Amino acid sequence: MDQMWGEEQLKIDALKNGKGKLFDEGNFGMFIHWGLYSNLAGVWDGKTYYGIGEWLMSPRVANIPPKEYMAVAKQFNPIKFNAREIAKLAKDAGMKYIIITSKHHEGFAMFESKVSDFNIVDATPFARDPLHELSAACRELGLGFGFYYSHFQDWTAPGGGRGPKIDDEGNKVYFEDYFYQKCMPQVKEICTNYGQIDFVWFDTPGKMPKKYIVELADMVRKLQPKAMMCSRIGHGMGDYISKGDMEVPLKNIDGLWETADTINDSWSFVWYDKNFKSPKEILKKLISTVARGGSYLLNVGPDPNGEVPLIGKTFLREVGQWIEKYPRVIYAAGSSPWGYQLPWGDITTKEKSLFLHVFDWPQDGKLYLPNLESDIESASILNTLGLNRVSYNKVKDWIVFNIPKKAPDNLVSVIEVKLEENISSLKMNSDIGLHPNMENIIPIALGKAENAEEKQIRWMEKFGEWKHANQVSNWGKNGKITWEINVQKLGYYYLDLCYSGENRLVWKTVTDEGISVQNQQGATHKYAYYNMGILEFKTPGKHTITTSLVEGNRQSSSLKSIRIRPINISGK
Ligand code: JFZ
Repeated sequence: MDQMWGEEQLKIDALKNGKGKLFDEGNFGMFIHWGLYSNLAGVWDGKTYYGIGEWLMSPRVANIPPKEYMAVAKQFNPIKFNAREIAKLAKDAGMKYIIITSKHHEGFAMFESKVSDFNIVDATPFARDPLHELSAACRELGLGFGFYYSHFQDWTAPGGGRGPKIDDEGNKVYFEDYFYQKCMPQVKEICTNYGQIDFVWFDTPGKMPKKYIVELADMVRKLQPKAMMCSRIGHGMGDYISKGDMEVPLKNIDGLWETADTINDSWSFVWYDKNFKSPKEILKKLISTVARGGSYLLNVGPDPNGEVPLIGKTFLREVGQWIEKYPRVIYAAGSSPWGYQLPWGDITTKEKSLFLHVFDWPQDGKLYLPNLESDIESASILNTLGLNRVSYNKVKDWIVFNIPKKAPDNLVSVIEVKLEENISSLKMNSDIGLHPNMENIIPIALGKAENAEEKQIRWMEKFGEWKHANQVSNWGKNGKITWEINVQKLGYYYLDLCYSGENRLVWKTVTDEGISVQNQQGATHKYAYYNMGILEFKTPGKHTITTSLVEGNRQSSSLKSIRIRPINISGK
């Protein structure tokens, strides 16, 4: 998937010439998918199609002929659209910019266009330019603003990617025709008629030849020198990487990048989709994205009236109230020196401070932090009234914080750990800490696979709803995966393996102390955890854990992670 956008060639130079500041420091933006598909809301001819709503027209979904689809414009009248309210919602949510679909794959311009009549001003009873209103509202509220534009795919313009191959007179039309007659001139319009903009977010370059992409990027750079383009323009021409996979990466990534995600399952509004992420879930994904070094672009889909669904608005405002309490831990915050999520939560940084974001508050009054070698000046719970100092002691290379039994914040509590020195000179080691009071989920990405294939796979649940996994499969002779861990407390732990495969599989896990756990359990094509048995560590400190497949299909048996659970934690 990474190769799709030519990321390997991407040179991040945007920050050097100053234009990446809003993106780099803002860390949180609003994405909006809005078009004719929003009016259809996942239904064609009385039938509901499940999956991402903006793909309804596609032959892979409802297969709607272009002329019939274009006629939908006559019914599109989103009279409740209120640009100020949406911009205010983004602002209240703590977001720093808005990126909205100016033209999606359907080919419909959500802005006034002289280039094609198939636009919201000329083809609908609404007859307003909502993007003009929204760009003005963003400017007024001090938010950044940018456009999504589907440069390759255009399903209604002759010559567009996956579009009609002939025009109304039956003449053959080529991509080049679409590119020079629609794509370039429309991108010129969005780069000219809305003042200074901060983003042009191109998408799905497909097999578009490089020469067109270079021409398009050059034009945008000329007309909008401050606008950031994401890597999905293609051929490594972007200013930053967009990981559109709705998921937070497992390990830190250098450079400028974002995770694009959506607040429910579909990008555009579909009537049945009430699977909204909770305020806490949104915060966890935002915090972990920042902790991995990226920015979080969270999408909402306005309904046929042009309004963001009420549940989404309510949850976003709750997220914003949390950020308002702790702005420092998000905006311009640095990534986690640990490089991956910890069992209780995640870490962002600034100057001399580590911000421990506790997603799952430990029940036993102790929060463990592994690997830190730098000296601590103080630790305190952020934003509580009265006494908020946290005492701590160092036990070997673990810091043990003595925390209240009850979480101080009902969403995510934050402990600020001030160090004696700046984060840039932080001293730590990189073993995976095995926490004695929490479930430890250890993904294969943190281990080392030998004679087996480690890869990222992706698949769709509903149409267009991508799921991802990093897994190890294709186990060769002596194939295995090994993790280096730092055990805080000796004793017994339950070991569970998360895998997919066929029939029954036998897995074996051994430690450097010669303890082994071997067992047979069932397998299906869906990843799930299976209990293997009890693992023992006889001494605290550094150990290795090695897992291998003993019996079963060596190609299809796919290990995703292991889970190590302390046995005596309360409530378990
Ligand atoms: C694209 C679009 O096709 C989709 O409709 C939506 O606009 C989304 C934001 O972008 O779909 C993609 C493209 C790339 C990935 C996932 C969805 N990806 O790289 O995982």
